[in-house]
Amino acid sequence: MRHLFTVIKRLSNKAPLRAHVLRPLKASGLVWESGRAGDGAGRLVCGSSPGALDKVRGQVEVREEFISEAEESALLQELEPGLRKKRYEFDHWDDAIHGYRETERVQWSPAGGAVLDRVRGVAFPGGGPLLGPVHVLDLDKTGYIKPHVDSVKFCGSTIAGLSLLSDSVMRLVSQQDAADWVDLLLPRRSLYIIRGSARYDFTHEILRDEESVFGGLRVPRQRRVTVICRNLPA
Ligand SMILES: O=C(O)CCC(=O)C(=O)O
Repeated sequence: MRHLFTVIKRLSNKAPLRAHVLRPLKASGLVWESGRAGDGAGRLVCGSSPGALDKVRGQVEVREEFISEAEESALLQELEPGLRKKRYEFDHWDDAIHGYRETERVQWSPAGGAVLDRVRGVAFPGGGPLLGPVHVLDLDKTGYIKPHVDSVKFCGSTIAGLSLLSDSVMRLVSQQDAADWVDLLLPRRSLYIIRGSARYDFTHEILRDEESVFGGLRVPRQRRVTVICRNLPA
């Protein structure tokens, strides 16, 4: 079986162990990104220091309530039959991702297609070639994604993901200096966009339930389905 996720990622062997350690509730040095008015980022992005946040400024974005409950239901109704046919995988050989199943989709219903058009409109405003199939990743409640960088051979400068069914925390860790990290709170039904050097110079990961904490607040993880759009390498 072909593992899409394995194709598009490169595991980071520089990933710091501390990235998997629960930070104390009042972690010193935790800095809140102020965000632009109206983009919700102020509450959804925090980092180890102002310098860490500067490194990803303008390159990470989380848009809360990007889709409605009705749109989430419609997407899930469309995706569930295909996902149900697959089994969650818990012990993949390269251990980059744990407790997941995945699929890709080219043809969408009018409702799903309209949502994806909106995603593409905000994430890829300049146009350019996109990866045709949309990647759908289903993480079990106990599933998680380890620190990795997407393969530059297969993925372009931007990744945009819609989070369905669960809140979660995505952590970016600088490959140059593991002390620099940025956490994104990804609420259910939000859209995240990661661009440019935030994609190449930082690893990204989705924290497992036991470690799912954002700014000192516990973020319980449930089963989580992500609908992911990417552009092609230039
Ligand atoms: O599920 C997610 O939102 C993250 C997916 C991911 O890490 C990737 O596709 O490279």
